[in-house]
Amino acid sequence: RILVIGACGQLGSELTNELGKIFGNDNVIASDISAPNAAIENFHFEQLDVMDADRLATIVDSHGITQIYHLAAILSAKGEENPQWAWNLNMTGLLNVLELAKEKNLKKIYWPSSIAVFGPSTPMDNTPQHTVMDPNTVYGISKLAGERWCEYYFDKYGVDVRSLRYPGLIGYKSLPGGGTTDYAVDIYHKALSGEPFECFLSEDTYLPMMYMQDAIKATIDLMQAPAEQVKIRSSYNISAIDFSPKEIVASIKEHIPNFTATYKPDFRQAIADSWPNSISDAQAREDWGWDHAFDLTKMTSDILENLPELLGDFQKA
Ligand code: VAH
Repeated sequence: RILVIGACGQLGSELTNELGKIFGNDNVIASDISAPNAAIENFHFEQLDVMDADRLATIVDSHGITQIYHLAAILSAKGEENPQWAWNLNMTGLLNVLELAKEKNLKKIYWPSSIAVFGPSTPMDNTPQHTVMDPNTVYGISKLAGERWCEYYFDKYGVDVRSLRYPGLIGYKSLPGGGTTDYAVDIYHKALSGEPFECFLSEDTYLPMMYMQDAIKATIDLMQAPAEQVKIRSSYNISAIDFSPKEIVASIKEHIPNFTATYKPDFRQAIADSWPNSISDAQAREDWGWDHAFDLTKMTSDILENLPELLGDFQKA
């Protein structure tokens, strides 16, 4: 059985449903610190604060869990508002999962890293898998430390933990929380509501991004790959589309011509400026056949086609 920690989150709610499709809903247990939301109503739910190692062990034992997808974390923007809390949650949560995986000899662990592990000294274009990493956000620091711990538990104890450095994730089925790339989700909601969009980044801020469907595919492909193909045990670079706010606005205006945006950078501009413009994912493509399917045009069409029927639910929430 699979336990998803952070199943109510932007990625967690979509990944839980995808895992249910593959393994059967009865074989996937959803957990989160918050109460269950509609997106995961078809799954057995356990309330879990991942800082509580005993509660985690009880859930793993009672459901016969053999794999954990540990997605709970405080993201970049929110982490800067409460550094100690973000560090403690992100690190203690991961270490609780890794230690339990070792003790109970769990089959596989998935843990997301992020392009936030890169910092101002990292080569900004086509950032390589192995390079200088000097993150200057609490979130990025915790993800870099987390990558080191994942490789340590693999090398020292043989824990089969796998990880991806996600770019900004964009989807229409769930809302993000506390990220610097979240403008690229909100913009579609504003466009469909006929409202002007005020962007908290400057119009030429390039960031590596990925449509949620591609992120889900990458995660499942990595987790299904034979262990000997998984040569990176810190976290794999993966990449799909790099764009600026100006470019995503233009892609929306092709469908909604009178959509308008203004740019009012806030504290998140400095976070975005510390991250790469684009990422090299050659090693992921070579090791386990990663390939993305959505470019900006295709993503915008797919979102503008599918988001309208969900818009009402989000506006009620
Ligand atoms: C954030 N969405 O903005 C996350 C992600 C690369 C960005 O890690 O914090």
